[in-house]
Amino acid sequence: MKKILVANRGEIAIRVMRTAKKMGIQTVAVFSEADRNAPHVRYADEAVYIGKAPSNQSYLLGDKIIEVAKNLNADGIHPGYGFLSENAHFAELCENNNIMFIGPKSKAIKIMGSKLAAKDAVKAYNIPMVPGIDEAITDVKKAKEIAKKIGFPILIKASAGGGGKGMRIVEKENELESQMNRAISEATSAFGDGSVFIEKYVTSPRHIEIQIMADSHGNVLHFFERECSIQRRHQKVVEEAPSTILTPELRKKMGEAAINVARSCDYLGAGTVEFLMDADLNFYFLEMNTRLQVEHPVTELISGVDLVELQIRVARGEALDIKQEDLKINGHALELRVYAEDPLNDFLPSVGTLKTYKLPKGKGVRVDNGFEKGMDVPIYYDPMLSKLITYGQTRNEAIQLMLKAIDNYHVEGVQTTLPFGKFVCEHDAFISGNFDTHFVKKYYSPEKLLEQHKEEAKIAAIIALKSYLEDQQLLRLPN
Ligand code: MV4
Repeated sequence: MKKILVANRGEIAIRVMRTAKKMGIQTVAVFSEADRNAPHVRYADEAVYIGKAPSNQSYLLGDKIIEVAKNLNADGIHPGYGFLSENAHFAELCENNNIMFIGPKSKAIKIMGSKLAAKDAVKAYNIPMVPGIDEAITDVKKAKEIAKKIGFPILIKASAGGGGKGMRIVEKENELESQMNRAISEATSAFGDGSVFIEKYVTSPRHIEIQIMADSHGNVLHFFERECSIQRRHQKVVEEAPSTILTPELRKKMGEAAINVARSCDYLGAGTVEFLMDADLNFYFLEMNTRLQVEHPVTELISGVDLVELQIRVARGEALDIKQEDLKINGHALELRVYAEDPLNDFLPSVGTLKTYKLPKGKGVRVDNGFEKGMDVPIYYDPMLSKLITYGQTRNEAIQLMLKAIDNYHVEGVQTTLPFGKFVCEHDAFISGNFDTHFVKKYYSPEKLLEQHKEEAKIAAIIALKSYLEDQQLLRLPN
């Protein structure tokens, strides 16, 4: 592979190009009207305009992007995350045009894009699953029978759903019919596929996922877990590796299960297998994400590998030269997603110009960033500015580094989730490791954030007063 087109924008486009450059591979950026002056455009060796700002007129135009790749003789396309990354049709289009899609084959994307197809694929592998059914259901009477067998509360899920869309919790039998009809009509309008199924509702789970990597020679490795329970409305905010609750035995079991999920769909490249874990440390396979994930850096820091480099290597047919036994967890990593969102105003996107934009730096601090001073935060895309990642020998060290890095990250012009990150890192439940996916709902409110501000202002005032009084004393000392 001599030249890679990165079909993405922002921090992830730069992240991918950084590794391509390191490997001596030429890079091509594509950009929309809104991104003419974006850092990812300048970072690339070549850059091509592909359309208007809305993503369906630019970053989602598969045909156009393939045409650019062919014109510039790019032999690979890296899709990043989001946009075309989990589009089976686009992966196929690349295959048909003799361009390496840096990701799995379209068949694996298709299987894992459907929850029911995924359940079906892993059947032969003895993967732990939440009690429930593995086929679409439309008959309410049958659904009631199944629900009674499983026991309430149950969860109705859309097969084509993702990110919590189309999910309905049912607490009692008499709610089942209306909730089921809603779920079906919601799934039909949102995904064009009304297939729904039923699972036992795990009430306070943790979200733990395993990073895997597969080559085209039958080798599949896992790179341990990421703990992603700190999320808000299915949007992750803080991720870490390793998880505080996994034992080496559980980690091994989950890793092996994840590898089997990958084998079940003949996987190639980087992938993530998501699990729910209940309070008794039972784990259940949820779904597989067939892309490089936003939170991949925490895995890179604790395992010492460059996941993008491995993606490129396996895409061009190389065999993984690492053995599972050689992989070890070293230290602890945290990631905070820095969004241009206002934590005091229901996390609404905060648009504006970055009047000040200064990143923290130092040992144990990594910032995967896509912005710079003077830029506007475009309204057309995900408002993530950067990922602030810290790494220490212990979890506590990583947390302290995160708090310091948040203080040294200066943004003016838009509100960000930085203060929210501080709230999380100072919270007892987070520090103790005793939390689940309800953390934000359970503990966070704008008032608490304001309280934290006030406390800090008070302390600052007291320190200032003390120093003032000391100065006065000195002045009065007779010499
Ligand atoms: C569940 C669940 C509880 N029980 N399935 C949410 C998104 C989708 N990936 C699956 N999700 C869940 N499935 C059963 N049987 C709870 C969730 C869930 C969740 C999962 C991971 C991270 C955050 C979450 C927040 C709310 C609900």
